Amino acid sequence: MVGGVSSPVRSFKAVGGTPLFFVTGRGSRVWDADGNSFVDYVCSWGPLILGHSNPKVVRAVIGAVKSGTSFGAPTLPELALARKICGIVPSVEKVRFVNSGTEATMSALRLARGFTGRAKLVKFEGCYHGHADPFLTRAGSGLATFDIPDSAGLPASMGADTITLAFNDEERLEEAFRAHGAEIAAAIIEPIAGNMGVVPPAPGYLRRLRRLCDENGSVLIFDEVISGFRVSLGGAQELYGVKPDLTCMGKVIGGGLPVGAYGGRADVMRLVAPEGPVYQAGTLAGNPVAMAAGLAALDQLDRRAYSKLEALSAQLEEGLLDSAAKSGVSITVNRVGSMVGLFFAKGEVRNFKDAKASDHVLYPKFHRGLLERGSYFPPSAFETIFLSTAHSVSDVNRTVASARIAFREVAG
Ligand code: KE4
Repeated sequence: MVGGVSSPVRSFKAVGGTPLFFVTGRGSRVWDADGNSFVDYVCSWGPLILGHSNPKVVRAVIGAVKSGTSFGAPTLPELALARKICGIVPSVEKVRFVNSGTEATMSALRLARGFTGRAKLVKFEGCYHGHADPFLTRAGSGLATFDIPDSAGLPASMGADTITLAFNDEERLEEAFRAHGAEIAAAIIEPIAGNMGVVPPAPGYLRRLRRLCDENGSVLIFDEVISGFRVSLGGAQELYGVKPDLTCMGKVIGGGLPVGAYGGRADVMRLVAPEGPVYQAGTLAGNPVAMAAGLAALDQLDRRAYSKLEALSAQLEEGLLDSAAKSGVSITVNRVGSMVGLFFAKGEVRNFKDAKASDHVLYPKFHRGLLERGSYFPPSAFETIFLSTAHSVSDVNRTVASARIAFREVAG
């Protein structure tokens, strides 16, 4: 396998290591092929909000598999999950399932272009929307990790229709819409950026973007592949009270199986084939086994689950800040619910420039220090540290104790 992995961020290249091969996951813990075990704060990059091998999800998957793995036709679990998503996410009136977040965002952009008849896309530095061509200029996640400002293989024409702005910069936003508003098909944003580390929206920023899209007839797309069902059941749009026209989803709604979805205003979604002229398709879209896993996961996300996630995540945030301070290391922690971002920085981190200015020599050392003591943080500073309802107070205490030592090692 190229780089020994099926996705670059797993390669540990950014932290100077070699990929870990995992064999078992149970609750908050994973075991690697050498028998080492770790408290897991990657959680498969977000899907495992209930932890590994959640008993109800496992039972649902086994039950579904026994009735068949795929039909290439509509199934009842698919209909049930569609209804649940439409009932939970404030802006979603109609939905279409796909197999990944990348398929969700690329389809949402095509739909927005079909709906408006326009071409231009506004996106934001440091945000990551999967690996479809239109989104790969100055993106986050693996592109930021490996400092690939624009991926190879992009036709020069790609840039002509893409306007990439600094996140949280209202001035630039106003300017871009003043100059190009009538040509802008869509603006796509992670309402809480999770691919440059975690960077929340500045107060009023999302509302300003909503207003500008309304004034210019552009489609507002929230990429909630990470934040959806994670920061609250209704996602960031519920948390901040700003409704997009389209929402991209993934991760949590698949309970750990391959799923993506996009949905939103019925008048926009109706343009998708077979109702309308915007084509999008997929052999395994709406796969019944993945749908059953997603349903079993969402069914467990109740008030108690979110208050447990909040308490554990706050405990981790406070513990990291306290142990860094005691070791004389300057860090900034950005957190929204169980999305935690850790930066080796002295001040605020409000955008990609701030995130890139944080110390990326220290992060790999810290990461290794934690790993050697049994806590697995994302092997890149440009990712989100996730917790699950399977994490415990003692897991977090143990991680904070290890962080105290790892910070001291980093401080030298
Ligand atoms: P996938 O195609 O990887 O399912 O989803 C793409 C995507 C879209 N939007 C957001 C906000 C995302 O975070 C992602 C994928 N996230 C990365 C890590 N942050 C997945 C890990 C990987 O690339 O291996």
